[in-house]
Amino acid sequence: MFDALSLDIADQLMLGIPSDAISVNGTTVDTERALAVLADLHRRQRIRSARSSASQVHTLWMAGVRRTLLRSCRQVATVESIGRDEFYCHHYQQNSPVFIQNIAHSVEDTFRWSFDDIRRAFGDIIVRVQRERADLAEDPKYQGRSVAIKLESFIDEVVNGSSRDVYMTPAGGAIDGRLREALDEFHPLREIIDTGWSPGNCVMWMGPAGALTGLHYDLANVMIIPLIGRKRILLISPDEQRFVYQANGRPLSGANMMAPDYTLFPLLRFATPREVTVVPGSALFVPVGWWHAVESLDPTFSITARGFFATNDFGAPCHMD
Ligand SMILES: O=C(O)CCC(=O)C(=O)O
Repeated sequence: MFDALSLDIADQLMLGIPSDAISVNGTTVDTERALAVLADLHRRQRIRSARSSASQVHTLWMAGVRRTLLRSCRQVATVESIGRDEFYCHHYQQNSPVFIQNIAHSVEDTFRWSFDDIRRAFGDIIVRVQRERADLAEDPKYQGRSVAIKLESFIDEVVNGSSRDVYMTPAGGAIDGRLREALDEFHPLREIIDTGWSPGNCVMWMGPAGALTGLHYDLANVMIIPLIGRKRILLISPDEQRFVYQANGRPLSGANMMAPDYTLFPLLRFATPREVTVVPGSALFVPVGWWHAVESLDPTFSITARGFFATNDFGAPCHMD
């Protein structure tokens, strides 16, 4: 039997990580030890006598296979449009992301408000936005300092782009229900998501070009739907969890995936990010557990929907309790 440390080292070797880059619990393992584990692994593969070691070898072999296949698939599946069966059978139930290029088949599928329209209709409402979010290392959730502001003043900042370090996110608390009125006539993807835009199944984001959401995963399946402006999104498979520097067991990474620092976070080099740019009229399905980071390429207003016609309540991993 491998001890836990050796198993961890062997696992990383099988995933293709060079022996001098292997680390366990953030500490680099010396190369000698890693190579000894590799030699032992090969010996065990040849002998295949003890059933327990054979099953461990199988697990490690399978991890290597998954890794190889993952690397050969750098793209997110992309479809022009998608029906209910295809979405739920091939994506939702397979935990597999999909980029839907065209959600707008009728007037009701199209969000028709501009920032000017929103400012005119809802400019007087007070929203909570975050400032000073730049220091990702100290604030991986990008919470920043939350301030209350009139929506019209905030939209001016968003559109003028005076700072990229400001964002209206769900972390600021519930958005005034009146802003949700803008969504009333908007019913995209009716076969796939429940389009009642209640706070429980839809959250809102508004920010300037350059606004960032750091690398994280959600505890539920989500559909990211841009309403105004483009967003660049990087996705990393849950299979590559070990490369993303999860912050203390929370669903957040300390690394900035949009500008990776490989000196500080060397294992990031082994992750295989898949990139998608979403534009209004398209949507990206991000399955539960998939790591993702989001950057606004323009002033943006978007929603994240969670109201699927299938179970979407998975609790939290026990280490987060
Ligand atoms: O749009 C964003 O900035 C973040 C969206 C996102 O990551 C989410 O809803 O989980």
